[in-house]
Amino acid sequence: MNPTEAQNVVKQKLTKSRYEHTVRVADTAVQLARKYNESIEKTKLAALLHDYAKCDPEEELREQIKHYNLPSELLNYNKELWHGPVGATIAKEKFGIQDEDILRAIYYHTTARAKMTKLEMIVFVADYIEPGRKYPGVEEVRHIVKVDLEKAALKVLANTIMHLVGKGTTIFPDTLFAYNELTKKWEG
Ligand code: DGI
Ligand code: FE
Ligand code: FE
Repeated sequence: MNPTEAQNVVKQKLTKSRYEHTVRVADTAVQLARKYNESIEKTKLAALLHDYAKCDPEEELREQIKHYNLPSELLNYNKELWHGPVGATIAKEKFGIQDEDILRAIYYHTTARAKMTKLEMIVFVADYIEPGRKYPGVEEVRHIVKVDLEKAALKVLANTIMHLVGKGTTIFPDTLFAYNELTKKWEG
């Protein structure tokens, strides 16, 4: 599958607003890929497919997690986390994408994880800062990413964790592992 095919597939699959978000994420991710020397083709594929399963009904996502033997632990956390792993699995099984880095960028685009690759970080940060986002603190991340991709990813993690704590909801362990890893690396 090439990026043009991926764009057509998601245009059919997603709602209009989710498709438009997807295109903005892809554009943002490509800018980051140019700045940080990542493959443009891989970045486009990962970004275009990152939310492929986002509009699927909760029950279908739950079934896919069981069907594809994805970690059942996911089902004990927020349902917002399910579309990444399911989307990555469909990218592999249905669209024949074999590049593990692309598959991981889709898989971990919501939770993040420790030891993220450059491509994973690009998709993770681009999803947060695409021009349609209005999160509190998003402007700061847009500035940080001009200087350092890892620091930008850490800021996204910190903001997201604070937001989740504020809502009184759970935090998936991979998100905490990613936050801890980057905090140890960057705190003096
Ligand atoms: O799919 P999108 O709306 O483009 O964005 P996304 O995939 O990053 O995630 C959707 C939401 O998931 C995000 O607003 C925060 C929420 N969420 C719920 N539980 C967790 C979580 N995010 C992280 N990182 N970790 C969680 O445990
Ligand atoms: Fe998503
Ligand atoms: Fe997204």
